[in-house]
Amino acid sequence: MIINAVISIAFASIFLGCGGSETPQVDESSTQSEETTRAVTSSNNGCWKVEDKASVGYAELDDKIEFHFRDDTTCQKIANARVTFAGVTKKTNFSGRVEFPASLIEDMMDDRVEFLVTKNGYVTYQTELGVFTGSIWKHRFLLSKSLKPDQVKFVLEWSKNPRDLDLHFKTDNYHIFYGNKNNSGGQANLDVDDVSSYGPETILVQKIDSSKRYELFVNVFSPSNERIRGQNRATVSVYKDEVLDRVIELKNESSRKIDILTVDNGDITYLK
Ligand SMILES: [Ca+2]
Repeated sequence: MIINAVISIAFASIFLGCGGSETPQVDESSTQSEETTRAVTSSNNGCWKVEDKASVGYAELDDKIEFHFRDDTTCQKIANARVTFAGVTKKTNFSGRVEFPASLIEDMMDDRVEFLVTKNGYVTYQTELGVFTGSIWKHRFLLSKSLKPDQVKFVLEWSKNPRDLDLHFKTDNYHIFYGNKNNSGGQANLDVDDVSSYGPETILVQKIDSSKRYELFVNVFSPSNERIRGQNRATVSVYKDEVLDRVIELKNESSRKIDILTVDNGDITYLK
């Protein structure tokens, strides 16, 4: 009996292990918290799980370009977002995914194409995507829910490598980063320290004091043989005045500390 029971359990484990990863069978409380907070998902590689990473990128081999969208705070998949890419508009499905024909960009060697994403309740995401030899490096996007008028938000996303980037926001009387996520007198906070590829790391500032100077930078925490270069890229999205002010793409960065912007008299100066 005992042997049979052990075999049954082992067989059940193997069976559940084959494709059941979307719905963990073990701990319902952890599943629930994964849907509602970011702290749990961060320990499992941020907003993007292993299966997302495996699927993204290979679509181009199938003559398709695939984009995925999630909420930058809850990591929930965003359905019915309207996505315009290279002049073609489509909507995301229930998985927050949308596909476009690769033929839209296959002849582009080094170009930029329009990218516009709209969704009720979210800040419009409008930028240009870099295309190199008919391919796009960034396939995963995070959207921000609408912000309050004074809030400023910085979202750092990156590739598989370097595995650990850190976002820093510093002024006279506080320095927000992984070692001090909240201690700013309620003025700013970092949500999580992602240490295992992709991010995001998000710093939300409640209000910029126009009498102070601020600086935002990215630090490469990973060993010196991991740098932002080649296909290993990163972006910092800057939200200000309730809109996406800029998406800064980082590539071929030889230094560990990468200065992104400063704020003086309430005005942003981009250093990239
Ligand atoms: Ca980090």
